[in-house]
Amino acid sequence: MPRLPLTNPDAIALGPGMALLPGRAGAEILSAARDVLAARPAAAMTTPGGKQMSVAMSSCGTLGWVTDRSGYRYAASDPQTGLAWPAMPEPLRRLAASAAAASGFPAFAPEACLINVYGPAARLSLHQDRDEQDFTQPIVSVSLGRSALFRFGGTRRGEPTRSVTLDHGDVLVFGGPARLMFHGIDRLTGPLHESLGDSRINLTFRRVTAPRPGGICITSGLQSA
Ligand code: MD3
Ligand code: FE
Repeated sequence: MPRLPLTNPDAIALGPGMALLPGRAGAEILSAARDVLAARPAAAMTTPGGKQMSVAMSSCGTLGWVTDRSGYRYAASDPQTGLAWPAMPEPLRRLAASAAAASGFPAFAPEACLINVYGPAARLSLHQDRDEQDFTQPIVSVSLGRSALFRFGGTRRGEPTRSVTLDHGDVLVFGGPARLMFHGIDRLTGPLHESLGDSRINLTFRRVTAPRPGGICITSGLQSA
């Protein structure tokens, strides 16, 4: 099975295309996430089926992920305010790019960072992330606060799942064969976090727009943009 080429000795391969960098995010990252949530508080959104999600969400970057009765999509402005999303703080962008680079994706330039906030009643049922146009780029996830059980399966629903606990500071990279795997988060159990108490924050960094043919080749000077 192909594995991510791990260039960072601290990275753990959890499976094909999945790398875990334990404890890589620290106080600067938590502080930057709190800054974004102060500028744009997380809010529960409605699914196309009309149910309210139990996870509250915000976004930063040039695009944000939204859902309402008309569907799931990325949007350049916040539907709640009509304004642009908060800018992606540089420490967040840097962490995502360095984690991706350490896992074999040297050109990761995320456009969106979705921020999920879990309280004691929140959970995220098994799903795939396929609202992006570029599946050649990984998704980088950062867990903060109370630990959670992350469940993941194969690329078809119904395949057996495995679980791993995600602790404060853990960074995960999902690329290649892991990019379209089904995954979800169980309701939080276990001890409270020293700083975030009964809640958990998850950041996911995403490349959304389609790759421009010929525009991303850095190995050959022959290809024009
Ligand atoms: C594997 N978030 O935002 S992070 C999501 O903890 C999401 O809030 C969860 O699933 C959370 O879509 C899980 C791990 C994760 C995130 C995105 C992935 C794993 C992924 C996208 C593709 C494959
Ligand atoms: Fe997801």
